[in-house]
Amino acid sequence: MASVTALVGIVAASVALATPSVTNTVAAHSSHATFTKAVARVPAAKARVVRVTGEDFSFNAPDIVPAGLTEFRFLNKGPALHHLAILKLGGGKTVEDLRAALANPGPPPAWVKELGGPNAPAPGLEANATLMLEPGNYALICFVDIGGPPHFAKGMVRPLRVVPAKGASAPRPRADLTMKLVDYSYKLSSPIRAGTRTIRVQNVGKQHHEVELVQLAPNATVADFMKWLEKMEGPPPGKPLGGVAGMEP
Ligand SMILES: [Cu+2]
Repeated sequence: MASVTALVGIVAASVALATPSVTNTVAAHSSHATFTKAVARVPAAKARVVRVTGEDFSFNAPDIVPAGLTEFRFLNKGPALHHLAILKLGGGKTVEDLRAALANPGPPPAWVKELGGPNAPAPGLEANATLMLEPGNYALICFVDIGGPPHFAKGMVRPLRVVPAKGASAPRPRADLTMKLVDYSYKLSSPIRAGTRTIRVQNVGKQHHEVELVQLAPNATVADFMKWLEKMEGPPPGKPLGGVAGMEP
């Protein structure tokens, strides 16, 4: 599928932000309550947290989650680089259909929608991304293919069923800044300041895009990191922190 091409070297299509103060995003929270006559309906104040671990080469994740605002926390147990791309499968399609489709080269079928998900943290680190999930069939998948076949071909793909939730969803978190993915650049609404920040990521381009944050080693450049990614030999000149995996325009 097209995203495989885009992810030839998952970070090869991405920008490394060269500041040691860059951190992962986390969901902010807000709370408000809506009261009706007798029944108090209190929306969840925060996104529901879904923990997923990845290793060579499988995911450990729940099979079923309720719909609504969901923060995926992805722990990479390594040793390879992994990410957690989340695909919505339309038209009643399943992960088996996805596997069959991925076996063929070419653009993805129209029933596959790339929603994002936590991009690759270095082994031992956790990355997160928050998405609004609707009921339906999803796939959790790793497209990383550095040094060999893509990881989904080795087992890193599994179904996730999203079912209607009983209560109201948490509201979307308030973002500290917005990052727009364009063809071909990243546009920030303001600088990323040190600390825990919530970044709203919007793909406003015509193509699928992703973003990967890399904390560069002292004196290392983006070019150094991109070169290292080709073979991943020796100590990396930076530390992948995560970001957002491939997203539809
Ligand atoms: Cu992987």
